[in-house]
Amino acid sequence: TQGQVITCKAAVAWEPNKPLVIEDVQVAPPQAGEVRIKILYTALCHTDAYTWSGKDPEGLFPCILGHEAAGVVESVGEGVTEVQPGDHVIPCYQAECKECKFCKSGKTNLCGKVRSATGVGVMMSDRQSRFSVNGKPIYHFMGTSTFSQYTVVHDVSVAKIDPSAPLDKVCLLGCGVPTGLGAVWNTAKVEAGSSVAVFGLGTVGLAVAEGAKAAGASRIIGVDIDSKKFDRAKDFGVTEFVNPKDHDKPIQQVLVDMTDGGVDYSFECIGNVSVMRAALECCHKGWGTSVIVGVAASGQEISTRPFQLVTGRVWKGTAFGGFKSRSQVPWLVEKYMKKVLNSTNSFSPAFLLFAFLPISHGFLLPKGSQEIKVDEYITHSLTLGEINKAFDLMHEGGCLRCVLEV
Ligand code: NAD
Ligand code: AHE
Ligand code: ZN
Repeated sequence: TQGQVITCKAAVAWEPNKPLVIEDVQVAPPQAGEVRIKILYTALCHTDAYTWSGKDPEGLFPCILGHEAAGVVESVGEGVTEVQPGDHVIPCYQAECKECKFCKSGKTNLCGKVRSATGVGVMMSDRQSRFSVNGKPIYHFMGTSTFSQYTVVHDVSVAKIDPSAPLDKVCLLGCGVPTGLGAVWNTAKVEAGSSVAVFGLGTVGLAVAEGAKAAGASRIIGVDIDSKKFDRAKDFGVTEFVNPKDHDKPIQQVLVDMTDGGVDYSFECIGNVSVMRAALECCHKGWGTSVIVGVAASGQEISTRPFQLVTGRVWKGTAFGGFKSRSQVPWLVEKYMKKVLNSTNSFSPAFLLFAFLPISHGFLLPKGSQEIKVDEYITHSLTLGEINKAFDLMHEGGCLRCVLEV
């Protein structure tokens, strides 16, 4: 198939909100600096639903959505040196070229190399799409388009991972789980003993709770309008639960009263601008930091009294949890694999090493060096052909991540 057009199945979003259609899609060979990937598993993230809804200013139709996936390299274009056919990979919507001013700054995980193309659904070299249906071009999405059996991505958007990692699980490391963990470890840098409020207990919010627990937070207060979320949230580290519907007072006041003046850190994992305001205003005067993780619709804006910032609260945001994708996704896969290894063989030398290292050298290890959960976020498994059912499931409270076999 190398160098040839591949015809395969993909879920095409022809129009906002109209059911996706499984089409025979032609996927052109990768050009210079591009990689064609056989996608084996993809999960759905709420950002896919957001763009499908038509509320994303960068949403273009028709397109192939999907950005949380894993697969195997099928072929590479000219000049691609870091991956080769057969490599197991995770596509990364947040690229990492290691050369642009963003990558070199050391201050951000955002990369500037291909962002101007991925925001408008095309490839960088010729500003064209590699997907078509009967000659009609179909836009790419987030530089990944994983709701397809084959996709073409920029080489700077591919993380090569341990080939023994189960792709039906580690596909989640393409978005939601790293976003929550990294929001805590990289963006907020939560210290041991901190109090934390998490708004929204979906996959991203639960990963925030998991990250906060690993960082040694003393209180992790989960806030959700769906009380059914709480039981499961305890397994991820949430210690207390607040449903805004149970209170007459504004939720920020409830939290301030519960925490002697406010929390040290808060995270908005919903995409609702009034909740973003509440998340900032429930932070402690003088130092409380609030991180925006949720993605809000086109036209929505945040507001608060500037006095909130004058008196020391800090408002931040995060994309992909601040992780540098190509460098750190393989590291996250390794952390997950340690957990798999340790749970299958508790007395292995690896177990002993990882059990005692954190105790003897704890102060030397980076924050969040513990094992990470992945399987626990997967509540449903379906096939690509059932993708519309998978989108329906996302609106049900019981669903965290649904993984599709592609
Ligand atoms: P999700 O829908 O599974 O979780 C959202 C949760 O918020 C649900 O449990 C829901 O009951 C709760 N909720 C809704 N309205 C609420 C309110 N007013 N008050 C309290 N709780 C409320 O979504 P998810 O997949 O976890 O994603 C969360 C958000 O993060 C989405 O906006 C998504 O687009 C965004 N996201 C951002 C990044 C990033 O890099 N910044 C990465 C992944 C996802
Ligand atoms: N196109 C949207 C922006 C959406 C957005 O903020 N995306 C996040 C990742 S969400 C993953 O589930 C992100 O990484 N943003 C940084 C970037 O460069 O896109 C809009 O609203 O315009
Ligand atoms: Zn996502």
